Order: sequence, then structure tokens, then C-alpha cells
Amino acid sequence: DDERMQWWRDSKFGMFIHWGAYSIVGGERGSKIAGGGAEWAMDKLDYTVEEYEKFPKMFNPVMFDADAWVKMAKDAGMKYIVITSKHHEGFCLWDSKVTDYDIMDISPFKRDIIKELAEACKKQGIKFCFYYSIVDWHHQQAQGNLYPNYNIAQHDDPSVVNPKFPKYFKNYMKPQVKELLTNYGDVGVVWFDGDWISDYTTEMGKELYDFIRDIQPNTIVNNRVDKGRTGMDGMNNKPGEFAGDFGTPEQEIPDTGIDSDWEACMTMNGTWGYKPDDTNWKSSEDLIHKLVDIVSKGGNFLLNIGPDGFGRFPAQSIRRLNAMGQWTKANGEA
Ligand code: JFZ
Repeated sequence: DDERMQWWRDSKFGMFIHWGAYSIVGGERGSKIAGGGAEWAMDKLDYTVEEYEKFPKMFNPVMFDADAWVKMAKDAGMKYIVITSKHHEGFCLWDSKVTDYDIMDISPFKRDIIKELAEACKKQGIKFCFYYSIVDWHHQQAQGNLYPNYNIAQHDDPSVVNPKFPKYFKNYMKPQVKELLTNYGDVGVVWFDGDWISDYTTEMGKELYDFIRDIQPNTIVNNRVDKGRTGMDGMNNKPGEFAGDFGTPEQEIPDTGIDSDWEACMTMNGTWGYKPDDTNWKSSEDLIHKLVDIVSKGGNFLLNIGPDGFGRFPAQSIRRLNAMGQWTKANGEA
């Protein structure tokens, strides 16, 4: 296992990319501006499933350039990239055969984004990884009989029972994860999220974990593959307890080192998905300080970019990546 984790432990610094149909929306609807993360636009701005479908239908990021994205990550000193293959909204950035709600079928773009990114990563020698949301606001079986109230089942309320969820797990989630692990070469990490949903169970998590390791034995899986693994509580430092391969504290850094593998994920401002209204950018100095702090405590730093609907990184993010690249070059590997 140590051998399997080694590249990841050595990496220290990676790029998170939150990109989807929400990157068109930018967290705005008429006079309303969503609070917090704009990747939740569908829910926060009260779109129905049908209304929201217009965004995947117009998703056409003509400025997307996988090689340029990967180069920006590399130049910043990052060693891996984790992209949202599918966030809570349900729209898939790869050519999925189990749905039409994907980049090849519903969008005019018709380029497999995951494929282009995976190939660019391979070419430039950086690890390709993907995020996958267990929560799915678009899939009928993920909401079951609560449809179209797609977000009710998303709260971990034991009184909300969704008898169809196991079908979604078996006939949709697993086949999709298999596609991503079969058609895109080596996958460094599968990064799950949305484990809090009522009908997801630890048993499902264990099944998924084994399923992944069967397909790609070297792939690493984050702790949110288990049920209810969020924040610092979710660190996998209790012996014998199932919690994937590493913990994922979010927007926080532990006070001291921890006796397990962990990765702090953070935004540069206050949103994961693209949101022009959020100008609350952390300074480059602050981000460099955070990188040093995290690495000195034995963790990895997964720093987020929220590209816009055209496929551009925000200029503010590019400037910060450049500054971090100058620093990592001057101070050796992170
Ligand atoms: C989740 C997502 O809902 C969010 O959109 C983003 O993708 C983020 C990386 O993950 O949000 C969370 C998950 C866990 C916690 C907080 C927000 N937590 O542990 O407190």
C-alpha cells in the first residue's frame, strides 16, 4: 500500500478543477446571486431539472485547451489534476454510454473533455485524476419518488427514503466509474463527493472501493467513498476503520501533523465553480504560506480553479498560479 501511495505522497501539490454547466451560470439568475459555491447554482437558484437542461445544451467552451490547462498546473509546481467528471448537477464531461446527459450527446461541443485532459496529462507527465459526485440532481433514480424535488434526498435525513437509489448506484454510478477507469488510461485518484446523501451506505462505499481496485489496482480513492466522511471528522486515522485511502479536510488546515494521509482542498476565493461576483481572492502570499504550512504537516494541497463557460481560467487565478510557480521554482520542489 505504501508503494501505491508513494507518487501521491511525493506530489504535495495538485490542481482541483470545478467545471460544468454551472460555469455558464456563474451563480447568477436575474437579480439573484447564489451565496457560497456557484457549482450549486441549479439548487441555489431554484432551477427545475427541465429548466436547467438548457445549460448543458449550450455548453460550448470553444476556448478549452487541455494542453494549456495542464501546462499551467505544471508551471505552478503541481503534480496532479483532479477534474469534476460530474458534479451534483449531473452533467457529464465525458462520452458516457449510460446517459445522454453528457458532452457528446446534449452539448454542441461534442469533444470528450475528459479524454483531451487525460491525454494532455499523459503527454506532459502529470497524473490525471477525476472527481465524481454521488449526489445527482438530474438522475431520476437518484431522487426516486421525490422527483422533481431533486435536492430533498440530498440531505442526510433518515426519514427521507429513496427506494430507487440502489438502482442508480448499480446501473448508473458503477458503470460510469468503470467507463472513466477503462477508457482514459491510468487514473491517479478517484475523488468522491456527496457521500452524505440519505440512501448511500458504507456497504456501497466498500463495494465501490473494491470495484475500483479491481479495474485499476493502483488507483487511490479519497475518504468520501465512505458514508458521511466530511471535514476533519472524516480523517482515516482510526485503525481498522474503512475510509478510503486519504482524508479530505476542506478549506482548513489541521493544527498539527496527523497520523494518516490527508489532502487539504481549498478555493482561491470562496467558490469552487466560476462566479464573477466572488472577488474575495486570497493573496498569492497567503496561498504560498498555506502550501508550506500543509506540506510541513505532511499533507497535500489541492488548490481549485473554476474555469468559465468558455474554458478560460479566471485571470485572478492565473496570476496566483504564476506566483506560486515562481515560488516553487525558486524554492525547489514543493
Ligand atoms: C462538496 C461539494 O458540495 C462542493 O460543491 C465542492 O465540490 C466541494 C469540494 O465538496 O462540498 C462540501 C463537502 C464537504 C464539506 C463541505 C462542503 N465538509 O466536509 O464540511
